[in-house]
Amino acid sequence: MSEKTLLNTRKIGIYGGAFNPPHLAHVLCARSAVKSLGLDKLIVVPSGISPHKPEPKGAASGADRLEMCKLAFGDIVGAEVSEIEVANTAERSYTADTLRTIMERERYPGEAVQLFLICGTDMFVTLPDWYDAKFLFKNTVIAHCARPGTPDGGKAPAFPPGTEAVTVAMPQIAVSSSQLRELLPQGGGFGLAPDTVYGYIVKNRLYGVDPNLAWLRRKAYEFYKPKRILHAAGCEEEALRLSERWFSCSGTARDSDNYEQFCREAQTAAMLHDATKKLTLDEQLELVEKYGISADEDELQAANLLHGKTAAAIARTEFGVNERVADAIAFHTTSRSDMNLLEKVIYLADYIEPSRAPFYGLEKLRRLAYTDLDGAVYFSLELTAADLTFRGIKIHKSTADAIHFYSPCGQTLKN
Ligand code: DGI
Ligand code: FE
Ligand code: FE
Repeated sequence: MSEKTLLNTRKIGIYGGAFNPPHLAHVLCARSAVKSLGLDKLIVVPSGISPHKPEPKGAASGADRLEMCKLAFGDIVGAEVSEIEVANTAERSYTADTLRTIMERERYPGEAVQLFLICGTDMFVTLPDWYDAKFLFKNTVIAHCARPGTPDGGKAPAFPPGTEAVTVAMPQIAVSSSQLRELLPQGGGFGLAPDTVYGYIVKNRLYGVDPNLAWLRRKAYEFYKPKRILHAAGCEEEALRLSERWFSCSGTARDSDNYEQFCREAQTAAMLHDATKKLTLDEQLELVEKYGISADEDELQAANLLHGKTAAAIARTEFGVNERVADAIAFHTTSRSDMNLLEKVIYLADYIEPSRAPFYGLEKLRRLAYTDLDGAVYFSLELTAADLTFRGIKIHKSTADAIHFYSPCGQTLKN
């Protein structure tokens, strides 16, 4: 290699891209580049306003792409993610300018630096047309991470004489950001991005994602004590059966007109409904603080009453669930007056799911749940009230309101 490849020089790779979102091929490319080029440092630069292509529809913001890059590349030794381009929201970002800034920043007295411009095939073949391409060719070694089915490295025909270009050998996996953006709204794509990136996409509901239920279930179960997982799974199964039974019945107040969507919401609420059940009251109170949950005096004194609300907060902030799902989780213990179908489904599924230990009235309740929905809600409330009264525990206002609302004769329970 030429004078650009001096011995004892610090090797720095610059890996720019839209990373919209970053995926496994990006990570493989970065890892392979660090290893095969022997990089001391890899600077990942999510792009700012692109001079090349318009933003794709539904693209994530610069701030989100920056965060996803940190998650995707953060554990590669020597890698850092630069906000140099995304911070510049005023004008288009040109790689040559970025390179100049980096050269300026990375210059240390008495030390030689060799720069590698790491590029995927799309970038590699169009490089000669880039703004101030001469500057790029002169100051960097072009490192091409070849994608499957594309011509391998070597020099692209129009590279000026003297340009150095190398091919970074990497495992061949066929995945692109545009393919991911297409799959995410269909419950797919979760295996094509690092798990942490997929989690970020779900949490922030980027790209119109419809979270994959198997992925969500795996994540939800991490919150449970092992023996409670059976309850969560049973609850999901029961919630699906109840949805199938009641969704299309006239007179059931429901928010979603789409049966498939309703079922996904019911499953999501069921798998997350007891996510905070294992926490102590103090731990629950920390969550109240952290998420700014509003809770009354009684709730603040009973972990049993709080766990629905804290689980709803986790579901909303960590898994990006909508308000319908969050409410069904929040009210699964006490219920409330005038519940919508999703809330009733979750409330009842929790009560009658197959792994529930038998209790007096369970068989009757299971029958009622499939013949008279509101009757079943009322019967559960009566059972709860009787149990609480027997144990000398105060009936919560929300429970009392529900009893009043669902009582066939409008009676109010005195306590
Ligand atoms: O979390 P699970 O065990 O699956 O079931 P759950 O969320 O219905 O919680 C049941 C517990 O909540 C049970 O110990 C009784 C308690 N509970 C239900 N309604 C009330 C209540 N506790 C009080 N203090 N007041 C209520 O109205
Ligand atoms: Fe619960
Ligand atoms: Fe439960």
